[in-house]
Amino acid sequence: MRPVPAHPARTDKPGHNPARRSGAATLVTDLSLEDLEHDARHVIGEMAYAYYSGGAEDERLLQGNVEAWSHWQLHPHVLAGIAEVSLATTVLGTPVSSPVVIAPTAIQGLAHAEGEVATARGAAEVGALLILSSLATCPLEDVAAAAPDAARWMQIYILRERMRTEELVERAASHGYRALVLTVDAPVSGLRLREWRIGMHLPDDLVLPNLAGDSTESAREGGFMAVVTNEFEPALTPDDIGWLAGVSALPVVVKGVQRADDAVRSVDAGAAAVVVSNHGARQLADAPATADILAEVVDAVAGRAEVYVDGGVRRAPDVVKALALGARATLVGRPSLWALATGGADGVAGLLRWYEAELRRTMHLCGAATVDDLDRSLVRRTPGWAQP
Ligand code: FNR
Ligand code: LAC
Repeated sequence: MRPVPAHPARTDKPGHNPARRSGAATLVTDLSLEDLEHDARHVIGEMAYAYYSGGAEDERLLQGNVEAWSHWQLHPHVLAGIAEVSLATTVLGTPVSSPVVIAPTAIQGLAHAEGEVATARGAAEVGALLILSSLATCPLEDVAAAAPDAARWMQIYILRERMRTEELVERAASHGYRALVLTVDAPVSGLRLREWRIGMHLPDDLVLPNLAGDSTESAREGGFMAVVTNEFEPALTPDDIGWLAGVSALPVVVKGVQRADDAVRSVDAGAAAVVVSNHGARQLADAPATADILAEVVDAVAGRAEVYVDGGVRRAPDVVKALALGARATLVGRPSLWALATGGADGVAGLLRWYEAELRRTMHLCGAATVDDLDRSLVRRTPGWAQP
């Protein structure tokens, strides 16, 4: 294995070249996610890398999620008379600098000593929304204190012991988290063979301070798979969306919806938004890629709730396609972990700035001045790929 550099950000290859400027404008921020992942792997070691990068079963959907965005093409307008592009938008009324949101990913203490606190500072620096995982290694209070004015939502798993979920919601509500993101795609754990084979577990120097109870012990013994098995409510129904909505005044976002009918059931039960997600290919490996099911969910929801999407969103054109298909925002998971591991808060901010610069470029090339200008007329199925 290569030695870990003292300053992991390297300047000798494309992934880490500083932005070069021409007059007032930045020409290129040359960031390669492949290089970032490669460097992150060396920084965090093989156990954390297996946990972060792995998918369920034979991992067929990992690549499937990424590739499915290329089954859509952007069909650009020219002569659009655009001098400047604005990325600003809102999610459930919260203003954000761009439609790129930091997905909730667990156990960020494995990536960086400051864990979720660093991610929050990086997101706040650029005005992006952060969704904090229930399985964070930093207390949600510390994350709030690190960026008090920033937009943040709390991800929730409903536990068998509901009192513990209620306590978590109360803590989140009183620390400025403005929505609850209820993840519904983990009634049991997906088969995480990469984690299992390497013996993924929570190291002794980390805790899960937001779930309390026995979660930390479960995670020490058997990692995420043990936490799900021992702690999570396995029999969720739409009534649980109403239950969670009743615990606080915060809106509930249902994450992990993969079908139009489930999206409608979620909205009927009180969801303010849904996230089309297969948990980054970590639960059911034979599920469809999210890029292939987004449009049918958007159509079924018919404007009654906001729709977001994640899974394999890597490049700015992927984000533009998602918005053109009707998503209001996209969440990015693994890229934010690689940025955290290699650069802490600055790494996360740098990644988000890269998305912003490339979103501006892509939207300008498509003839779209604002996110509201992105509509279905701008996407076509790539020849050879049937309409989903
Ligand atoms: C996740 N994800 C996740 N989701 C969630 O609701 N709660 C969680 O605690 C976690 N934890 C988690 C850990 C790791 C290491 C990964 C990679 C993912 C899923 C996450 O929110 C998101 O749905 C996917 O990561 C999106 O896919 P990409 O962007 O990673 O391809
Ligand atoms: C995971 C959990 C924590 O995917 O959601 O590992």
